[in-house]
Amino acid sequence: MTLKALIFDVDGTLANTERDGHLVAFNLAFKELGLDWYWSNELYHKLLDVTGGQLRIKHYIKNYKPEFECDNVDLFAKETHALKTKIYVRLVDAGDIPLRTGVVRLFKEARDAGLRLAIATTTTPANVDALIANTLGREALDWFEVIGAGDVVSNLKPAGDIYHWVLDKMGLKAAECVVFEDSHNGIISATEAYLKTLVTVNEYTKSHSFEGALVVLDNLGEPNQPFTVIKGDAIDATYVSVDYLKELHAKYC
Ligand code: XBP
Ligand code: MG
Repeated sequence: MTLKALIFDVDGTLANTERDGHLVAFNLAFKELGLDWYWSNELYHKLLDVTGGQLRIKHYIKNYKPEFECDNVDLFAKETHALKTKIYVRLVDAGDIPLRTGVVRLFKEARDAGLRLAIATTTTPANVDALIANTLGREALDWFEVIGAGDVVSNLKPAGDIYHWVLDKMGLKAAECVVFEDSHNGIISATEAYLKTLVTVNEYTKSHSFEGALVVLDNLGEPNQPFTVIKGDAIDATYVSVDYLKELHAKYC
């Protein structure tokens, strides 16, 4: 089958939004609400096992603040999360969160090669809009034929629902696509939809297991900045180009 589309996760894959955006925003929201909660980088690393900000807040209360008194935890998590989203968008609007190495180049190359692009993420849609608009310009939102974000599906990653949803919207078969992910939950989700995944790790995910990945890299690389292969087949490539993706796809998908 021919490679027709690339599907991208957002957080940790396109940018280091977890460390530089979400974590900061969660802590600022807690502060604004007068809570003495503070999520350290180390704690956040553990909390990231739970996908979705509202679920993460509820998981934190249950496991780390069982004494917290609240009549309606669902409502509390929803409102705290809405405040966190506002703060996150403000942080991204300040322009301090760049896209990871190779991302802009690959988007442009893929578009020039006629590949279709999509997003499959657990994060809130407003966060995706802000990141794309601030790093690539608002018009770049149109580069993505489908943006699957937030709770368009009832089961978040690691469930495969979001990838099934995106495939369905695009009318594509899994074997016609390659996915880009950064985390164990992400590759489990893609694999559940029979998709093959190229992984670029980050500081939170470098120790995750990525069984079944096409290849695991430190980043996408650039012509003058080669990637490091953590696991898998670089073929002859030193950076992730469309040619390399086509070769990987032909060999392993
Ligand atoms: C991303 C998430 C999200 C973000 C925070 O996972 O799990 O919850 O951490 O965003 P993935 P929200 O990269 O696998 O999509 O607070 O908007 O949920
Ligand atoms: Mg991710």
